[in-house]
Amino acid sequence: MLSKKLGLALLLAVALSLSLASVAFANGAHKKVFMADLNPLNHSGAYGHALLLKDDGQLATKINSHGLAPNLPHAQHIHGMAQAISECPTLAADTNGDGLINTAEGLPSYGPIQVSLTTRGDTSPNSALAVDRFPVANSDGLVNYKRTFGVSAKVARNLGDFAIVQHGVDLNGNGVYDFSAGPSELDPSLPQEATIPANCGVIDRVG
Ligand SMILES: [Cu+2]
Repeated sequence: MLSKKLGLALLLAVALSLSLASVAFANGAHKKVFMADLNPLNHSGAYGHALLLKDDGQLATKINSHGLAPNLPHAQHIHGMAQAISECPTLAADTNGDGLINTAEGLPSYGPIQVSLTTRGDTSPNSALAVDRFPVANSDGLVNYKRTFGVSAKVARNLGDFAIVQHGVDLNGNGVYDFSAGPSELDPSLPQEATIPANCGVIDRVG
């Protein structure tokens, strides 16, 4: 009687582990997890962590950052190159020697925009500077971003070679993006402060 019970328990345990394994296998076939640690650029003091769950062509993206310029919008993108692995720029990228790495100076390291991490609507590179659709840091400089959206096959395939960049640094600390550091090289109607990179992190596959 005892051995029969034990046998049944073992059988159940084996069946359960088999079904768990098949669930894990099924998930593994389609779902992939990625993360990125965002480290400050341009003395922003802005750190962040991104978690990305890819399920076929859908990308669930979560970014938690702190130390960003409070009450100001922060453009954020997935950057990447077709042929190379993205890196985050160092001061060596400061080709004009002004002590700052603007967005164009960072491009050779992290590559062009592949995805605009907007809060709503279009997520293509066309929305790169859609300032009204990017997250606004709260009064403590926190941004908590969460959105699931579709990505192209190219982005899905190369995600682990790309990088995440959050933009916008209040360089003179006066509480607004102003033109004290000149216009943005991307769009002269926007201040440099609004588009300069605040942090960057390369995307790595987890597991
Ligand atoms: Cu960007």
